[in-house]
Formats: sequence, structure tokens, C-alpha cells
Amino acid sequence: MSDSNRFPEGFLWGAATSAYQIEGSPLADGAAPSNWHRFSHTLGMTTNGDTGDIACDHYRRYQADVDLMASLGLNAYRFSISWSRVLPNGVGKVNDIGVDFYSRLVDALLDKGIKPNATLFHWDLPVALEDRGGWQNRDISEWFADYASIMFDKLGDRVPMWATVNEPWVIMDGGYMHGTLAPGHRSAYEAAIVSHNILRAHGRGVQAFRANKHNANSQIGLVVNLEPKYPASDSAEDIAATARADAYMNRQYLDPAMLGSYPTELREVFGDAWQEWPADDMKLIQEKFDFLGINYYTRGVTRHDPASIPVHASKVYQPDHVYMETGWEVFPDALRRVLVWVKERYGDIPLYITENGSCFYDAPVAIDGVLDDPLRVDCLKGNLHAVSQAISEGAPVKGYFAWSLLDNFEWSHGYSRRFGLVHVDYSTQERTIKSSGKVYSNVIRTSGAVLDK
Ligand code: IFM
Repeated sequence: MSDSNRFPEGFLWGAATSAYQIEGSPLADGAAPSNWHRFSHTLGMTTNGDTGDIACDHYRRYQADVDLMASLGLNAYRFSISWSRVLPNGVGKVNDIGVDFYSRLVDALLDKGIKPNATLFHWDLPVALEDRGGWQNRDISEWFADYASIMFDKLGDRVPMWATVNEPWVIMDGGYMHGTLAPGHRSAYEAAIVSHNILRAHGRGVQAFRANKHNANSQIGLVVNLEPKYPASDSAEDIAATARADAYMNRQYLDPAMLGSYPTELREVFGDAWQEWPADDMKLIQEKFDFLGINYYTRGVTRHDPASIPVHASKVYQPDHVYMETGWEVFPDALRRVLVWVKERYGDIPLYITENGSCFYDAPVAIDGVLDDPLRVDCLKGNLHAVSQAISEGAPVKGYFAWSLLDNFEWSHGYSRRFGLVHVDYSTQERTIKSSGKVYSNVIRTSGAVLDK
């Protein structure tokens, strides 16, 4: 295994964000509320009652943020589109002013030589659709395909990289199994249906992409969050628990999308809530796409735990390791391992790290334009080293997007959790490049060579 850090020619060096987390102005210019607008405005659902009403005010400051990206040397930027900004009712009449925001953003990126990478769904669903059952309604695959077609028509001439859905597992587990994310439901029955409908929508999104004349030279992918599972011991119980946890979190979406069938362990995990899904659905879900986006944050050392629903498995704390504010263990080698595993299990599809980052405390205000974040710097270097090792072991990784460009609205944790390479002072909206942002910029400038030092 090589110790030097090398990344291939044409490697994408990016950063990622999502609409509800940074844009603010969620109801401006004809936009309608999303389920996240409603959820965050519901008493008790977010830390301090935080909402995305202002967030990073990116809706109005996007040009300055693109300039910031350019100053960091990014050659790619991953953002998401707010469905309810462009289709206030989720379907039907297009809100041209909403589309225009994304059109201007894309032009600003291209103007700086930054490749736009657009995600169609990063968790904010129009309430108009939520009120029709949202992800539980089978019709959502058609609603999604119509929305996707509109965006391909409007931006497809300029956006070379698209993703259908960000992190289906989190939408299902947080939104429908445990109720910690919008829409806050707790039902294994709903969760199972939601998982399946997300995949059907993804399949229809890919079909719509192929049917659109703009997309001949561009690519579409699916973005999943992967968390490698390691057994806490070699007991049969812990090994079985590890397999269930892995099926639930890592294989639930990739197996059907890439191999055509759900992992058998899901019947055990979901119990009676799991169904025999129609063969036509399974065919649709397998629609071939062009790249896989992998979001990686941590691993899970797993033990059998009957009290933990629904997987009957829980994570074991590693006393001598560094943990993030989110409770996630820092363990870069799991990133290397997961990239190699994906290639071995699913074949040679191009891989992008579409999110990777860390959450550590930063002061709310940067003093004299300086924000030192040594723990995030260590994490970033370790993770990039792991990516380079995975590449040298044959994983076809084509790009890396740091999560996140900016500190932002971390869902139910509101603004209490910071992941940015760039600090945001929420009282003034002032941006300050953190030490981690400077390190990343140097990595980009030297194509990774600076990591060898
Ligand atoms: O902020 C989120 C992002 O929206 C999805 N992936 C994980 C990030 C950190 O929790």
C-alpha cells in the first residue's frame, strides 16, 4: 500500500451543501413551504427552535459564496434544488423565479470554472406533496420524474452531473422509523414503503434523465451514506447483528439498485412491515445509472442489542478514539475499506465521495479573521489519505466533495453543530475560512502532494 497521496488527473475537488441547510428565504419569490419548513417551525422539533428561515442567506449571497469557492480553488460544487421553490405545489405550474435562482447559480459557477453537481432531492419535500402522503404515496415516483424532467429541461444544458436522491437511508430512518427528522413519523410499516418508493422514484428519475435531449454528455447518480460495520466480538450474536446493521444501513439501497434484490436480512429487521415487492418495481429500481455518490462520516463497531429497534444492534464506544460532537467515531480507515468494498461488491461504477466531513465545536464568532479547527484538519487529512489509499487499491474514485462548504442548519440540531470549511457568524453572516478550509485549498493546489508532508 502506497503512503504517498496521489489523485488522478481530472479529479474533482469540491464541497457540498444542500438547499434547506444554507439558502434561507424559503418562501421568497413564490416558493411554497417544504416539509422541513413545517417541521422546523413545529415546537420542540429542532434545537433552540432553529429554522432554515435565514440559514446562511445563500439565496441572496450566492455570488459571494461562489467567489469564496473560487478563492479556495474548488473545481466542483455540489448543491441541491428545493423542489417547492421551483414547483410550489410539487407538481403542475413552474415558479420561474425559483428556477431562475438555480440558473443564476449555475452560470456563476461555470463563470468561475466550477463544475455544478446538482442533487434533485436532499430531504425538503413540498408540503403540498407531504399532505398527499409524500414518500408513502406510490405516485411520488411520477411526481419526482416530472419535477426532474423540468430541471433537466431548465438546467441540463449546463449541469454535467446530477444526483436523484441524497441518503435514502436517512430519509427513511430519521423521518419514518425514529421520527427525529421531517416528517417525524415512527412506523416500521411506513419506513419500509418509503424506502421502496424512494428507490422507485430514483429509477423513474434516471429514466427521465435518459429521455431528456440535454443529457447526452452528462451523468446521473444516486447518493448513499455508508457506514462500515465491524463486529464488536467474534460471537455469533455480534456477527449476526453486524450483518443486520450492514443490510439495514449499507445494502438496503445499493443491493436492489445495483444487484436487483433486497438483502434477505431486511425481513428480520422490518418484520411483518416488509413486503414482497412487485417484480416490475424491482426492474425499475435497477435502472442503470452512471456514478455512485458515497457520503462517509464514521463506522459502527456493532454488538447484539435486543433493546435497539429495529436492528437489535447497537454501536460500541471505542474509549481511546476521537469522537465528533455528533457522537461519531473518527476512523478514516473505514473510508478506505468502504470504497474498496463497493468496488468488490458492485463492480467498476465511478465513485465520488459526495460528502465527507466532521463536526467539532467552533466559537460562534471568529476573532480577527482566524478560526483554528485542528480536530477537523486532522480528520480531513486522515480521510483524504484514506481516499488516496483506496484509489491505489483500485477503487475508481473520481472526486471528493467536502461536507460542508459552510457551517449550516444541521437539521434537528439547528445551528448548534458546525461542519463547515468556512465559518459562518450567524449574527452578521460573515464568512471566515477555517484552518481546515486553508488546508483543503492547499491539498487542491498540490493535487494532494501536501498531504505527504
Ligand atoms: O448535514 C448532513 C447532510 O445534510 C446529509 N449528510 C450528513 C450531513 C451531516 O449530518
